[in-house]
Amino acid sequence: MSSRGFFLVLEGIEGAGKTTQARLLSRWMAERRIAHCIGREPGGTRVGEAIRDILLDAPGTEIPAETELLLLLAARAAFVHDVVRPALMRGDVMIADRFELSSLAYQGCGRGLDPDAVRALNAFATGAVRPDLTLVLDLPVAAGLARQNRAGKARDRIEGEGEVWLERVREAYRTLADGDDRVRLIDASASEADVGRAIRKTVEDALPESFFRRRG
Ligand code: Z5A
Repeated sequence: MSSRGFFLVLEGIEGAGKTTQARLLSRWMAERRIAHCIGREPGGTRVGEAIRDILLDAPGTEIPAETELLLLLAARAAFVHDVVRPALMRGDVMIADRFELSSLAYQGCGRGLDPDAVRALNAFATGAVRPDLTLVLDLPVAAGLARQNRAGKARDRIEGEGEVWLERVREAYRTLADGDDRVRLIDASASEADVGRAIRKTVEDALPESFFRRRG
């Protein structure tokens, strides 16, 4: 795909601060008049939000791992088609709350699905659109769950798998970040402001100069 935009993804376990940091990043970009948009997964489109309800809103419901993956990828296909690709074609920065790494960490490592199959199916669903930069917000699982508890957020079906399972997901993220120069690990245990500063520094270094000269 010939795109002029920049695809930035925030990843990490629950409570790591992805939504918070996407908002801070958006404010920072707006102040610099950098054209950008934000979306979340699963979701970000009408069909994606409907799939999100099926996947997350039924604690205790048995969904086979393959079904879970295919539903997530069906939502991602719509997200790429309706949101990501148009944003990149316009030349915007696309900020996504989760993308392919979530599927590799949760469905690949967490559920034990073959990572090569996850990659191949993801490439089919996305037309091989790849993030330019992925930031993995790294935090111990207990700290992330404590933040969610403080915020009064109920546990969804996937979080219901428990801490040991989620710890495997965190380790998978750390492994995926290792050795891939498009993926950076960010220490998410600091304050919101400090994590925000670390993220902005990384984004400033990675974002081509031309984005700072354009007017959104
Ligand atoms: N999933 C999957 O399995 N496979 C896939 O391919 C995809 C997804 C795409 C999505 O859940 C679920 O789908 C997720 C993985 C699965 N399930 N699990 N488990 P979600 O959309 O509900 O998002 P989440 O990541 O699980 O939860 P979250 O709470 O939205 O996390 P967050 O966005 O990283 O955190 P936050 O909302 O920014 O912050 C949470 C609270 O912490 C909030 O009160 C903040 O004010 C506070 N916070 C944030 N940063 C800080 C710092 N630095 N210090 C202190 N407090 C902070």
